[in-house]
Amino acid sequence: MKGGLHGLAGGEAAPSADWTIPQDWDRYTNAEHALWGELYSRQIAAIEGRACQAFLDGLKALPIGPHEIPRFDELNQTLKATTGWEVVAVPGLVPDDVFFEHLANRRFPSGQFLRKPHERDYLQEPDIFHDVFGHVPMLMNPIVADFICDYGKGGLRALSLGVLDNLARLYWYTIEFGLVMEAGQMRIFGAGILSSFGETKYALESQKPLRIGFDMARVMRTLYRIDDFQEVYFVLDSFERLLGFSKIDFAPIYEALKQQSPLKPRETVPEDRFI
Ligand code: HBI
Ligand code: FE
Repeated sequence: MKGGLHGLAGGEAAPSADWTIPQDWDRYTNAEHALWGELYSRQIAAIEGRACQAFLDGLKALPIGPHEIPRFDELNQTLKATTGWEVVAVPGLVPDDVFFEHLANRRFPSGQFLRKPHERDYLQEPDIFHDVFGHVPMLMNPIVADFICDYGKGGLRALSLGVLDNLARLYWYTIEFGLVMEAGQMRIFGAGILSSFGETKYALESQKPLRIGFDMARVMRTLYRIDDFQEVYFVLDSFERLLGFSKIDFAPIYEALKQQSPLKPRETVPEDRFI
């Protein structure tokens, strides 16, 4: 889910300026609908007692089920009415500036394609299962909805300041791989976990990864890996911690971070609060 795009493979049509494409729902095959159903059902079982309530509420309120790949026009009716968001189809990863421009305008770019059967457990490019099952339910939550929109606006600024890495780490360790405390229990809200069968159990129950109380500047210093389960997770005490993101002056934070070397995922600092 990370990385740049460099040119186009020969013969591919040039993308439109905003990289959106039609969802072309009628072109999904029966085998793809069946694979969606398999991924959906497996994940519903895995997230029981593990996903946060906001995710479960969002999922329940949306037309997302096992019987077929969701239709973006149907999702958008509910999404738009609830938090003003909509889903738009893209071929896969899009350039950072294009990604941020969409988010800043409450458009969530979703991969149009579904992973192949041999990729059911892992793929790096965001497909429709990761984006729609993992991300879209959280867009129904007003705090997260505003946070992602502000991330898009902040991303456009960070790009121009050359500090995108810091902000990208914040997104990674919240929206993609975040954990949150709920009534004294640790729960998952990150889409990268909630769309991964193996990582759903690992993130909460494995003894291997570190779990550290969320601190924004600490998170922005922390490198991440894109090729395997995470080695560290950051735990929000509540979603309220994501409030007011648009009002934060990031300039002094970015300045301070420039004086510090980034931390490897397993590196710790004395201030860390282990959970
Ligand atoms: N494109 N479709 C898509 N999905 C992403 O999550 C994504 C992207 N382009 C860039 C990107 N993420 C990240 O590198 C930024 O959040 C920094
Ligand atoms: Fe994602």
